[in-house]
Amino acid sequence: EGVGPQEYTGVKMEVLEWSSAAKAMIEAAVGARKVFLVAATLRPETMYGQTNCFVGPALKYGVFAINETEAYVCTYRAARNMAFQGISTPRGHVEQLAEIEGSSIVGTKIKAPFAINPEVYVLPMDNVLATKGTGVVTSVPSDSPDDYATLIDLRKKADFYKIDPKWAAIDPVPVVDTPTYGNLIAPALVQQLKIQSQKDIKQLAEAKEIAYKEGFYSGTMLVGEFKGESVQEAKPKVRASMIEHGVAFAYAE
Ligand code: A2H
Repeated sequence: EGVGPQEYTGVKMEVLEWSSAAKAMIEAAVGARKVFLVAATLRPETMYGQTNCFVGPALKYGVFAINETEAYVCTYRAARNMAFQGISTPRGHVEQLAEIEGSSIVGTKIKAPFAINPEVYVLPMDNVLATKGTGVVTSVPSDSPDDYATLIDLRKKADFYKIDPKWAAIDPVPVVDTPTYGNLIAPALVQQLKIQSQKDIKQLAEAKEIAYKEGFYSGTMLVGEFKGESVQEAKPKVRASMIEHGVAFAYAE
């Protein structure tokens, strides 16, 4: 991407109920630790609209001890970055408690912090890159065209994607209002650019660019603590509030 490091917000999503494929193995490995899936986002102000979370089904994840009481699920690469950023202790040391395939995490029920629908499920997304963020993507289909296109694919072909339709049942939630595209900008752009699926990479890149700029420069918050404020003003405030509540942290790469 750009020259300098990218400043993400690491969002902590506590595991409420593991998928049957993961449960026995992970619970034995983590002991009494609380476990969180951790997503890297550039849009913390949209977290009110989370409807699920994505992992790459073919990617490998680890469960990493962060301190005495918590463990995070992410790629090894991200755990290593976190160790060097002092997010885990001791600094620079990675302690992997278990390894797990993304496909086995699918169906896990998690807590989405600050979300209007606080209990959501983990679903598969083909385009999750192992080389970016944590390998876990929180899904906000109201504001992210990638998330919306993937959600629609999953709903259309639940059997093919080996998911229970109830895991994809939450509809996009209006979070940000925009003058040109209304309060569900991602569905509006997916329709306008005739995007058929998550495989339409080129049109999705265009939609992502428009949604990001329109949201940032012209968006207004419709919900939450900073309702009525511009996205530009609210973004750092929501981030700070999440960090203060212990549900997020600064993560750079
Ligand atoms: B964003 P940049 Cl509402 N693979 O969060 C693919 N995509 C990934 C990823 C990975 N390993 N890790 C993070 N991402 C996504 C929210 C959001 C995001 C909204 C709108 C746009 C948007 C909810 N999903 O991103 O390449 C994450 O999705 C579009 C810019 O580092 C993260 O922020 O610029 C974003 O991509 C980081 O992308």
